[in-house]
Amino acid sequence: MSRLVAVSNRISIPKRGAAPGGLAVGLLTAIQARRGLWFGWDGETSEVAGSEPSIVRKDDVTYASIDFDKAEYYDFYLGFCNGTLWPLFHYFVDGFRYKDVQYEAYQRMNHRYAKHLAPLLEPDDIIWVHDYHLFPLAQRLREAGATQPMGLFLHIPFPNIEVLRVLPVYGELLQAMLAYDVLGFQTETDVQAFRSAVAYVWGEEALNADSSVTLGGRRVVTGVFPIGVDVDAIQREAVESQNTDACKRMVAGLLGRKLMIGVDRLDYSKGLVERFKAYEKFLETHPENQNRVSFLQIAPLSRTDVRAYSEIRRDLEQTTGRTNGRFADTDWTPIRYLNRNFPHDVLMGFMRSAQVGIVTPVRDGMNLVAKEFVAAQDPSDPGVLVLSTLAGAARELTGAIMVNPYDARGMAHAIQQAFNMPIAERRERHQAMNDVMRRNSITAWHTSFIETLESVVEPPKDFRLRFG
Ligand code: GDG
Repeated sequence: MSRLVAVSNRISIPKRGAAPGGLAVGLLTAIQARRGLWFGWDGETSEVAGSEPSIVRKDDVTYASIDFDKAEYYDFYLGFCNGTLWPLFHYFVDGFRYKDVQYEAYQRMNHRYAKHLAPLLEPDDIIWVHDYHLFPLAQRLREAGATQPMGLFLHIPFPNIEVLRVLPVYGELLQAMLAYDVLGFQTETDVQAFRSAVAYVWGEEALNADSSVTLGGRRVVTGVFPIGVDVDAIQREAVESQNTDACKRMVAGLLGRKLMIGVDRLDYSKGLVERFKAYEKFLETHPENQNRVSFLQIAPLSRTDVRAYSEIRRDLEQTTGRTNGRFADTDWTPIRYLNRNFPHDVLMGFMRSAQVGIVTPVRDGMNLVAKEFVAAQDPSDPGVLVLSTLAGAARELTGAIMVNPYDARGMAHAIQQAFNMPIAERRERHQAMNDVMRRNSITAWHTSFIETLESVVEPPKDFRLRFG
């Protein structure tokens, strides 16, 4: 069995007391099974970045991490990755910025990842790279002489070509992606968007009928690998954490009211402002719910050094203040808005205690919270998921009440419907979603991606393609 080398912008190095999240656990299981290596940023910044990766070994996994210097952190991570690619790939054409200096830092960083990773590679490795931070990595590794199979999985949406080509360097990035052997996406829509972009640049003849693309004599396999969760593990976490102090206190604080829960990184793509406005509309148009339901929104801060993130934080504080000021009673706060991080099991316990889960991104690659909410429910008395059609998860979780996150009235109606759904319908919808999630589990995700990568037998040929 080949060794698996996973590369992501950031890695979870085991530290005492810190439990990795669901995605990290899923990936780690796959790496562990293959005595693998996990390579990436350790999350630290320093004045001068270290010259060699630090290596830690634990439970059959080797962790090799690098740190960033300040300029790399600002220009690569906050700049090109999260100020350019993230907004554009989530269709925020207005909020997107492009600076040459940041793109140069992006290229330099990918070069640095390759430089530090190449000496750690073994001839029979397979290499699985994650996400938009590392589009050029395969190209840089190939230049360093690496011939191992390389795959990229994109966790976020791949935008339509008419949005993609707003980016001055889109052609170079597309070309860089074609140095991989396998390109994995969350949904069929993303694969189609990628194929359309290839056809736009190189012509329809680059597309093969089996959904691979061939360019410059190289065949690149594209595929849909929807990321999933471990349904049984979440169910266990949710049941066990009901007895924790944190869960008991949260439930006691409801004073018997029904609960709607949202859990999202504080990010403008998650549709939080729109969601808060819809909840305000719900209380206004269905006043019988006033003082009868509570909305708990957990939104840990992320990317606080990017201006768009401080702006959305301000907007949310204003909306929460207005709604609470307008509707609150002496013993009732309509929105409980927390910028705190909770342990994963506690979150699963919170989700199990809720009658409604609300997940309304304005654009999302998949959205694991939607899947976690369903998996955490009590199957005999499950809560109802209200889900944006613009989340990748909407393709699979068809038992949710679907909403357009920009339609406040429609969302208010959906919340009302969710709180009042009869038990038989709730069970039926929940069962259908759980069945899909068991099929498309986190194990199915990494197993099918790795199998596809292992089936790549062609040696890499020249990947320096011309495009017009
Ligand atoms: C990207 C794509 C895609 C949240 N708050 C806390 C906490 N979380 C956990 C959730 C969930 C994860 O973080 C968030 O995952 P999402 O999928 O919802 O969103 P992104 O972070 O944007 O992830 C997304 C994903 O990659 C995977 O491919 O689905 O579309 O954007 O697991 O439970 N975990 C803990 N404390 C918190 O306060 N421990």
